[in-house]
Amino acid sequence: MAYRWKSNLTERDVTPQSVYLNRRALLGGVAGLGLAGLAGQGRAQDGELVPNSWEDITTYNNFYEFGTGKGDPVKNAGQMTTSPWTVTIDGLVDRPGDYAFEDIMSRMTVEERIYRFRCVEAWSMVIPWNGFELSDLLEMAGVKSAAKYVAFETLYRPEEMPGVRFPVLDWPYVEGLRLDEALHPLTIMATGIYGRDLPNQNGAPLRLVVPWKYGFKSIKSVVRITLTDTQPPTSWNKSAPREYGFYSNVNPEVDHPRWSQATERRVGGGLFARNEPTLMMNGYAEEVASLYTGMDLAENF
Ligand SMILES: Nc1nc2c(c(=O)[nH]1)N[C@H]1C(S)=C(S)[C@@H](COP(=O)(O)O)O[C@H]1N2
Ligand SMILES: [Mo]
Repeated sequence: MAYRWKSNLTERDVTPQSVYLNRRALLGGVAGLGLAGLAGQGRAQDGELVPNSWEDITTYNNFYEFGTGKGDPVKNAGQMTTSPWTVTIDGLVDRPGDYAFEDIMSRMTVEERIYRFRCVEAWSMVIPWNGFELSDLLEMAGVKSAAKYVAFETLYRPEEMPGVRFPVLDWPYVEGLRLDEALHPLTIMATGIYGRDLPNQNGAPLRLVVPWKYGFKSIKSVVRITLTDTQPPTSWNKSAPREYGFYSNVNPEVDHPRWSQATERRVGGGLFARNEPTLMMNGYAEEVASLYTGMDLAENF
């Protein structure tokens, strides 16, 4: 196992998954239940989240650049070269430039964040990310006062990405956030899972994670971050504007035109697990609802 950023990792970050899960269960006061009893529930007692397994998280993926099947990314993303890697930060910033991934990592503090992850397709997981706050990266580049939005772009390299031969989306994959959403402390750039480097299929070497929004906002393998004063285009909104809005906050009360968003299926929950209710803003409303004060959430979906 390569712990590239050991200096930034805490002891907990490098705990093997089995030990980690047992300790989590103990901390949650549910040791007697056993993990099998917890799987599929999504949340344990005391609000303690029980993460999905490494296997679930790294073999059931959406990364259309490598194919549209859930098993395609783990099969095909190994072809993607992730070293060297540079992230261009440009637009309305004081210090635009091409930042080497290593230089970014040497300046960021990596921590663990266990977040719920809710795909717009109505499946969900709990993922123990390692990463740093996007606000720290933006601070490094210096955000100019005229900036209002942040645009993100994924690597586009057809010779390593069999999926981009198909016009499923308008490549490269692009996403965007309002600046206050980007600066929110819950918004991270993930660089690992379970204390290991991010696998390619999960968006190596760094990807956005915005836990209160549908999964497609969490753009993978980011090569460009641009500060702008106008709302940037986003891939899924361009492909089906009626179905995927710019905000895409998880909202059990606003259905997708073709299916309900009221419940979700926890990946790895087993054949007989019941769907769970989806939580407003994926359970993070207390932290982020104030970002949307006065907005009609059905209109601004
Ligand atoms: N570049 C890129 N980023 C992407 C996607 C994609 O196809 N390409 N899929 C999105 C969707 S729909 C989801 S649900 C999540 C899946 O992340 P995971 O595979 O790590 O669970 O990645 C998002 N980021
Ligand atoms: Mo998704």
